[in-house]
Amino acid sequence: MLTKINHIGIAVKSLDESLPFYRDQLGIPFLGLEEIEEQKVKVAMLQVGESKIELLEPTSEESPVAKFIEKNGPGIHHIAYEVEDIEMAIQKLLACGSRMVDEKPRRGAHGTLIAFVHPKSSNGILTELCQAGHELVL
Ligand code: CMX
Repeated sequence: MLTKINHIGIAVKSLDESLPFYRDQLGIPFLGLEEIEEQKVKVAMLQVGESKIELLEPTSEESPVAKFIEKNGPGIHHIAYEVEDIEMAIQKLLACGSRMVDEKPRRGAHGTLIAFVHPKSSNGILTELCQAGHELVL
């Protein structure tokens, strides 16, 4: 069902302050910035081999990332696994009794389809399913 780690999401207070460490000091290729209004985050993507690092800066106090930073401080926020068929992956998790934040896929960054598993169902690690390169049909 899972094909690779698509990305690791890292909550940061400021992209301006945190990006130079990843891009300039570690030398990870920087893919660009994107604002995801629905999630109230600004995202910086960096490519490490076949996987990515996603730096997440909240754009509002209502952002799930702002709540996370308030409680835990900056740090690893979620792990995203790539799947070939996100609908099938969601159905399998639901059938196993997992609590999904998203029971239907929605649009993520870079044209992906995404769905989150609730951290209470995934040993305290917010887990994202991610399917690349498909149009969302609702
Ligand atoms: N990792 C692990 N646990 C987390 C968590 C995270 N990232 N975010 C919240 N939690 C835990 C909290 O610690 C809390 O646990 P306790 O009850 O033991 O205290 C519990 O989940 C509830 O947290 P909350 O702060 O009260 O927040 P909500 O219930 O309002 O929301 C969640 C939690 C996971 C449903 C919400 O953050 C969510 O929908 N996340 C998915 C969307 C998201 O994170 N978007 C930002 C990234 C967007 C992107 O990458 O595209």
